[in-house]
Amino acid sequence: MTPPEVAVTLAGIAAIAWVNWYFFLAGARGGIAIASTPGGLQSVRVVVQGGYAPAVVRVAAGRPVRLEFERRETSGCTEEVVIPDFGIRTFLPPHQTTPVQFTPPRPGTYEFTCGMGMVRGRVEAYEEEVKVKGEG
Ligand SMILES: [Cu+2]
Repeated sequence: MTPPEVAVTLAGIAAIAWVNWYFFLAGARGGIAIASTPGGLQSVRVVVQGGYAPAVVRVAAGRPVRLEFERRETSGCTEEVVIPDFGIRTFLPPHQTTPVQFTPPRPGTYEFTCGMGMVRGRVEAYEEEVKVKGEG
């Protein structure tokens, strides 16, 4: 192969590796959920069992989010959930559902992890639709 061909091949391999990492290892393994919004509260149930499912929760920024952690195991690893951006560290009793509530102030990615940072998920907050102001 000529050097340009080698470069293209390597770039292709790198792209494939990145896609695999992004979709299979970086949290999407547990699935993605878009929060439902009854009464403006964005609520998602997250099953805690060897990981978080869904591991990615999509919400609108600037509105309250409630994650309902349903812990289906007794393994010590997941007994706490930590959301550092909001100063949250909450104990999750086994076989119970524990709600955790916060409001992402701006669009961005907010991680949640187990107490040791081994099991990971994330909240992806997006810009909410711009509301039309000043009518009437
Ligand atoms: Cu852990």
